[in-house]
Amino acid sequence: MQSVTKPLLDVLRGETRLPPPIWLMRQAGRYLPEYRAVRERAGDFLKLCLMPELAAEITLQPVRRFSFDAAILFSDILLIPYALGQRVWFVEGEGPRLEPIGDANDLARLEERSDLLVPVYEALARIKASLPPEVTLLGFCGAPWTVASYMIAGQGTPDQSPARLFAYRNPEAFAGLMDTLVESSARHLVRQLRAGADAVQVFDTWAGVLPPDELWRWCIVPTRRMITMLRTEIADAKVIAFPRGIGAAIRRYVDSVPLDALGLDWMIDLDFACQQVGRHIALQGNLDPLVLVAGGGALDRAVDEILEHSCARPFIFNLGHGILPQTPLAHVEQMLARVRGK
Ligand code: 1CP
Repeated sequence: MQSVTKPLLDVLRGETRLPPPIWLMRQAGRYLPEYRAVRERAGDFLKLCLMPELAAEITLQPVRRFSFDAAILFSDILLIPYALGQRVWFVEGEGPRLEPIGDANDLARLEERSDLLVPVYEALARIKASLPPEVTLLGFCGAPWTVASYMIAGQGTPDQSPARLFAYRNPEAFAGLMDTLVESSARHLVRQLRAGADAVQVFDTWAGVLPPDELWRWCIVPTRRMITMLRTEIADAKVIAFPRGIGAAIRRYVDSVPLDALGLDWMIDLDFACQQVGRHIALQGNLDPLVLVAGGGALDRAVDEILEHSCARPFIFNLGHGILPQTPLAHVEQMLARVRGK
């Protein structure tokens, strides 16, 4: 039997595909009526992440509707703090909350209960069993710095200053937390790949708030360690990293973090990224999520601009951050047709 190729995985192996494969960050979420229906039935968001049947169903929804080239596991980066014993809950209409970590004593109490994450791996196995063979299944985790920033602040803040302050005041305690996160996250990625994920994405949503020395110490070095640990278990593990907002530091990032693709946020100039990043690394991005809300001619022009400036190299079409809940479904259709030349 001839095996079916997965275009997105081919790009991660260094091939150029035209049209480029496409998926959207946060593609399983509130902009979809079928997501809102399941979410209402399940009630609690975190519980939903730990119900394999429903997590699998939500993962498959956007692939069914839009034939995306990847499915990304419905889960959350905050399941790692949950597995470490931190209290995590979800405030309706606001977002996730964690019991903030105040000092080194709070850190000392963290202890991994990896059995808590078994439902996540069960969800992946279910998804794998019913996913069309040409669709790439993505697992993920948060980068250690981004996860730590939520663990310290207890929630998202405009610039994650509580964690930055904590790291300046208690560098040794903070380094200890980062070590814990590097190890737990690497194990989580290994288990996701073994359960059926074809590749993984590392979300570093808050990389861009760090000055250069801190970017090196808390973002680049721990992410490199995490991927290196992952590859001691699975040598050919394919990794996409998304260090949002690091701007001109992308060169330093790709020179030091062993990745297969770099996710670009919407603020970065694609020509600049193409110059800075060698062709052996694929690029992914970087449509402004707001232009997808706007639609019309502005959307067509923005899509064309990306296709024109990216497609002579291994490239994955995506947004420059997660899809916004108010995005009209017709605009997603419009974008897909334009990217696929239909
Ligand atoms: O129903 C709801 O209102 C829940 C909304 C929601 C969803 C659908 C949250 C709460 N998380 C998710 C799923 C999720 N989170 C996925 C699923 C797969 C997908 O379709 O992409 C992924 C990959 C994440 C990753 C995630 N969670 C990140 C990194 C990516 C990013 O968007 O920057 C972050 C920062 C989180 C934390 C989180 N979880 C949820 C929210 C609203 C947030 C952000 C909180 C904040 O910064 O204030």
